[in-house]
Amino acid sequence: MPSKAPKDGIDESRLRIGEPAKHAVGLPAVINSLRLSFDQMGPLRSAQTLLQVNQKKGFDCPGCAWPEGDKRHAAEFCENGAKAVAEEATKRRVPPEFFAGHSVADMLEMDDYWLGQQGRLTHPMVLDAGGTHYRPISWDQAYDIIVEELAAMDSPDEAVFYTSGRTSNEAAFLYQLMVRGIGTNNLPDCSNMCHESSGSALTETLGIGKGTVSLEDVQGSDLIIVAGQNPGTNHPRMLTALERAKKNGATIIAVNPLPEAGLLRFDNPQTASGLLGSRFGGGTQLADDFLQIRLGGDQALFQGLGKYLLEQEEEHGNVFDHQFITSYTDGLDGYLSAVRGVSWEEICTASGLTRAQIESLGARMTAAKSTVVCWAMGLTQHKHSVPMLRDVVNVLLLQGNVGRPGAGVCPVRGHSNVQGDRTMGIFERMPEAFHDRLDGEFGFASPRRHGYDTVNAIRAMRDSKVRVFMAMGGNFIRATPDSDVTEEALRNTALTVQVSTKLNKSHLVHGRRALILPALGRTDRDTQAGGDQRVTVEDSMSAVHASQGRLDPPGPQVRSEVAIVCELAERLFTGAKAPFRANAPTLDWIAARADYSVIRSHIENVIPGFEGFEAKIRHGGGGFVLPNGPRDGRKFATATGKARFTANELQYPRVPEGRLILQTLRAHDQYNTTIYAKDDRYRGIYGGRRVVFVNAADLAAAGLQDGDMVDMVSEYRDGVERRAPGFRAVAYSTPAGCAAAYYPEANVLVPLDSVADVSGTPTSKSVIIRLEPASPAMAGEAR
Ligand SMILES: Nc1nc2c(c(=O)[nH]1)N[C@H]1C(S)=C(S)[C@@H](COP(=O)(O)OP(=O)(O)OC[C@H]3O[C@@H](n4cnc5c(=O)[nH]c(N)nc54)[C@H](O)[C@@H]3O)O[C@H]1N2
Ligand SMILES: Nc1nc2c(c(=O)[nH]1)N[C@H]1C(S)=C(S)[C@@H](COP(=O)(O)OP(=O)(O)OC[C@H]3O[C@@H](n4cnc5c(=O)[nH]c(N)nc54)[C@H](O)[C@@H]3O)O[C@H]1N2
Ligand SMILES: [Mo]
Repeated sequence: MPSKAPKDGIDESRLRIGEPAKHAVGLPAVINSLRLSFDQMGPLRSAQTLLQVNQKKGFDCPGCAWPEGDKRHAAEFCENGAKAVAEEATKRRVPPEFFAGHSVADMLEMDDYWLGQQGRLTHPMVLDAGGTHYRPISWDQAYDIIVEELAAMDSPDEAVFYTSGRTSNEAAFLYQLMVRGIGTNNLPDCSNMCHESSGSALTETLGIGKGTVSLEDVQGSDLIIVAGQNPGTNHPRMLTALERAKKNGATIIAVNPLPEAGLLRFDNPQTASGLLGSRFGGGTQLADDFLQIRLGGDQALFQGLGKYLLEQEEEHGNVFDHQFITSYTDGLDGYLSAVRGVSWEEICTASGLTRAQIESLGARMTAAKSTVVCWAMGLTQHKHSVPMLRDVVNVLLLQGNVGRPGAGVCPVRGHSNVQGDRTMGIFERMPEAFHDRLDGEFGFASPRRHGYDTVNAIRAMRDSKVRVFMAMGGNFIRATPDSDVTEEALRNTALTVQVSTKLNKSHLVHGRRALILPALGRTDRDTQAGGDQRVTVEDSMSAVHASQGRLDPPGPQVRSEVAIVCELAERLFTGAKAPFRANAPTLDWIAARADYSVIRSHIENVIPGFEGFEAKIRHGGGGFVLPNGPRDGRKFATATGKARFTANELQYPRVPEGRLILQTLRAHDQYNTTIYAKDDRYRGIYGGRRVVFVNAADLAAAGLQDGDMVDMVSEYRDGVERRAPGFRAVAYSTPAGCAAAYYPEANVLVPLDSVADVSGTPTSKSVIIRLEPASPAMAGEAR
């Protein structure tokens, strides 16, 4: 199943490989972000916009979900935040004339970079059945098409409603209400591909699917383990927190197959010495130790740590927090016998680490007063991610490292409001208590059957069970696994609807008919009948705060996500001809659109922790923190009311002879499927993205040389060979047997059925592949 490489906005043959960086940020970061900002926004708009990011009266950065400290710098500088802002606040436009000049087929030839660089969408557009070009359409007509297709369904479960993680709390809350009013829980979201494994493991063991630490906990912690995360690129503001922790005496340990620059050394651009960087004696060394682990080896590492702590406890006592264990946990014996049963030999094979390395980290844990474990996609996107994360919890529980200062679990979220969207009910299987409150508030009966998550939604579309696919943001076709299968799946629907800010490939791989609905972003002013509106978001540490954009919207036709949902819902639920009026939620959708505080008053009644919502965001300025049982009072809403030790069988990827395990990850100049530029400065890659990082010994064993063109072929038990042609092999520091390539170019290799147990997350960090010399035709095509 070869996948065709798209034509490029930039010629891949200009790809240049240099030395990986040994430290992050500093002056190069400032220069790079200003260059991209000026390019998109010009100097005046850049200055106006960047000064508003994450300020109390400004807008929430559409970059990552790392929290803002209370004492904010006048402009807390973050290279990748600045790039996310520039990408949205760009002056470039994609008007109807653009679509008249570019057929869908022509645009399909172009790559993600080119599509994203065209600018902001300005008009609702429709692609008629059999049409070759999108044409402009009025909002009324667009809504009519959606209503018509939804009304034609035999069952409400023939519709799927995806959400990406930038959607505000207000829009997300109304969107899930509309979807449940239609009668389905088919609410897949980007979280299914992201931190779902964290949610699954943490809900089961700690009774909350979120982190249990605050920013102060991180900054005041004694020991911080950063595993499976590349904050220098993906959460640059976290480096400032790590630097503060370091100044307070923390030890930081990086656990990663790759020596990521941001984890090693940080040149804080907020300080003069940081700007000049380590070459001039400035900067901070962040990681005290770097454990270069094999892909998927973290469960073994944490079992090893548990084993070490047990051995020390048996020898010296005083290692376990017995009082905590007795009062707040259950399941200890089962867990201890599981770690007793696993051998050091197996732990070392699975992790690729030595026993001495693991014991040295264990010794740091016994010496530390408090420990935080931070993680991101390196721990969530494996087949055994859920048991892996349960084992992270186990180790923290042994020393009572949950629910006290400086200690806890810290899953670092990706999208800026992905956590808030889940709090608002964007989930295919919300708990019954949520449904009860929703039904009570809106006087209707929400459906209780679980809906499709992302992978199951693709399967359902593939099997022709879905008539309408609607996406509230995101880029479904490029974010999902098994690109070729997913493309076929989307083409099986009658209607695809994309609510978007920017052009992307999901507009081009469509159902029989397709709509593009242009939406306002975070940076845009949102004026409704009731005046200028603000929205709210929740960060990775459960803090909720307001966000208000001030830029002129990209055009008069662009509508807010809230307005789009309200106008559609109005047509679905009210009036004699409304198809879903029989079990309609009782809400004045027009009033909600006019004044978002109406929405917040309903959120307050449905979702615990939002009492006094409006007043808190109005007067609190910086917002408020949602209740968090483990953090606030060691309360664990699990099946037994206790924090749960669990016994998990050790798993790790077993790679057949001559094969590699591939992780798919982000380059420095991208935001998920949005490509800002084709460089990955920290890894020494310039002007191209079709590269695969391989250990030099593996290259030699495959008879290949650094710089050779290769095809990656994924092998899965379904017997289908998935091929990604024309990648340049780069000899790189990664454990033997472990390779890396960029997402989304490598998504074609991730089999749809290869998902994490329990959470269903695609295994984007463990794909079994072989490398083949690129066939000349393929190598040429990739250029
Ligand atoms: N600039 C920018 N910011 C972003 C994003 C972006 O694309 N660009 N995306 C946002 C989103 S949605 C998310 S979810 C986050 C993602 O943030 P990250 O999770 O940092 O993103 P990835 O690039 O997927 O990097 C995964 C990291 O885990 C390591 N890793 C992979 N497999 C393993 C493993 O088995 N064990 C260990 N210990 N490490 C492993 C990789 O080497 C890499 O350093 O960032 C958010 N912020
Ligand atoms: N192989 C592989 N696959 C992965 C991953 C991986 O590591 N490897 N990571 C996974 C992860 S962690 C995630 S979170 C997903 C991301 O999946 P998505 O969230 O679906 O993807 P994004 O690239 O963030 O979406 C970008 C698009 O969102 C739209 N957009 C941006 N801002 C707004 C807004 O404010 N409103 C609206 N309506 N639209 C907006 C723009 O049109 C833009 O083109 O991908 C997943 N896929
Ligand atoms: Mo994510």
